[in-house]
Amino acid sequence: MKMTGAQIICESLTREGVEVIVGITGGSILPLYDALPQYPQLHHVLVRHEQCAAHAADGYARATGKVGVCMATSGPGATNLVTGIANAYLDSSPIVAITGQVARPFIGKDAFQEVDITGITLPITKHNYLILNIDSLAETIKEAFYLAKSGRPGPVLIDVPRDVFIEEAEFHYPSKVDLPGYKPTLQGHPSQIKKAVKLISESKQPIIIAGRGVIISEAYAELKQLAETAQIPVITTLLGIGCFPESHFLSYGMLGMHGMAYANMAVSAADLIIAIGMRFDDRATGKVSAFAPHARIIHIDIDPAEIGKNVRVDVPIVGDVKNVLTSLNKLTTPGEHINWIQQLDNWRREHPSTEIRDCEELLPQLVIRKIYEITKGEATIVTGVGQHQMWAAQHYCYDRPNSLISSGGLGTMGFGLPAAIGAKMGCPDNTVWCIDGDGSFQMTMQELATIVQENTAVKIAIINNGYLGMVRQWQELFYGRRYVATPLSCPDFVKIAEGYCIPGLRVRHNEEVVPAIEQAIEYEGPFLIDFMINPEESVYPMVPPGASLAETIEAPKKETKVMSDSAKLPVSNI
Ligand SMILES: Cc1ncc(C[n+]2csc(CCOP(=O)(O)OP(=O)(O)O)c2C)c(N)n1
Ligand SMILES: [Mg+2]
Repeated sequence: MKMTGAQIICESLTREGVEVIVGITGGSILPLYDALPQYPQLHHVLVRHEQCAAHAADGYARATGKVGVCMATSGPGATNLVTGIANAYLDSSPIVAITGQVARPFIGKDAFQEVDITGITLPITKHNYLILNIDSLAETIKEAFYLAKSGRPGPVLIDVPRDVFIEEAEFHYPSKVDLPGYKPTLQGHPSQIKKAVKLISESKQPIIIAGRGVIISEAYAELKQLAETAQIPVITTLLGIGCFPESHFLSYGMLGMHGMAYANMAVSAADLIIAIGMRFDDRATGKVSAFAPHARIIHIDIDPAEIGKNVRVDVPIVGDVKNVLTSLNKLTTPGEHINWIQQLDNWRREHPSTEIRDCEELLPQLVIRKIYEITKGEATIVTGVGQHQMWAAQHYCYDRPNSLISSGGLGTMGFGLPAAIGAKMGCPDNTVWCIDGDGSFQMTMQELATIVQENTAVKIAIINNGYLGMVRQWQELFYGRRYVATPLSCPDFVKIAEGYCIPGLRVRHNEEVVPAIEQAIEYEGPFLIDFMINPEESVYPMVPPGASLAETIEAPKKETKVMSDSAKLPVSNI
């Protein structure tokens, strides 16, 4: 059957099960948009900046596990996608970006709105394509979805010249993909698994460090089985949060620059690290040469390029986390580490890391804590980047799988709101809270318009400190309190929301926190709360840049404590 290039794309997206496409139209991509009404099953979401199309596709992908799709026109539309694509690349999020390109006869002529987007995105995509022949279009889309989702997921870009959208060709959708040069290793090597089992059985002080790979491969049950059978404490990376219930008695929170002091101590004292689906990012390891000095390391990852990249590894196991853990669990015998677990509990008691001071000023930690209590931990939390992101990671107790969506690798301010839109569209039954900074929010707040146009019931909590707070904290600690370019003026966010017909509240005092959150939840649609917090509040614990995890700085002890770390956990689990 003959179809235009535009129809071939829509038909192929339909075959891939796509339901939502996020984007902005323009000259080069107009023929594709023109075909959309013929495919009502493809719901197009109009954003207000293409960066947000990519972030929304990314948020959708993380929330659903499916491939997120975004579209943009050539030139500035395509370049606006770049940050969002890089963000998805660094956090292994499967998205497919379709860009319009100038017509083939104009390519290379500096035509109006021509950029070499395949060249620009080469280092930040898993793969990309420029379609020069319509006969390869359907096959390319099939391949793009396969590449985005399989192995280590990531973004794939397809650049389509304007005249290809219009040209006609026979439509055949391939039933499978055969890429001889691309065969991800899915099963761990049996002899490596045996070596790992031996190390686990010999270890006295083992720690599991679980990353986003556990979430991507949905290996929640397998991870739990390993931890419980061998009695191994579990800590997570920032992106691993939600892969293991945080109220579980073997959970010791997040490690790294703003991780729990006791988690960092545990890594520094461990004799065995079982790193699962994590890539030893420098924010997680601290000074690499001093990372886990007494430990042997088992590293399970689907991407062989990650093995030995940052830290020395004793037993590498390349494979899909779920498969590898299943094999490992078959051979792992019950273990006991009573003294080690007691040691960790003592450290947690002696070095509490999520206690909240009792004070007059409105504290961000308390705001997050109350959002947790009122939502009963059942919300999906999506964050911007900065201090608020760390408080959201520390003070909400993530028991539900995959309940935190955050920009880890690229650390992209502005990710929060559009990613929350994508997460809510992908999982409309979830309560989605965007916990954003006043700086981060101002980078993409134009997407309030998208929220209204789509009636997306995202709840927004702005942690407003009047600063680019995380940078201010670095200036306070390491730059002699010289606050250069970090004090931040903000518009009246409640009025901004009102301008979009979104109800909002400003909260300045502790006693207003709970009623405001309750009101936001009771309201059926989107709602914004502007929390005016203590402006110079800092995030602790903190590993100074360049220091080792053993050099974690804890919060200065000054005021009365109202909540201990164990108070973070449901009573039954203390
Ligand atoms: C796009 C982008 N630009 C700059 C930075 C550097 N940066 C990291 S955190 C931060 C401050 C964030 O401010 P805000 O969103 O208000 O969050 P806060 O730290 O105050 O909670 C900045 C500027 C970044 N991460 N991303
Ligand atoms: Mg701020």
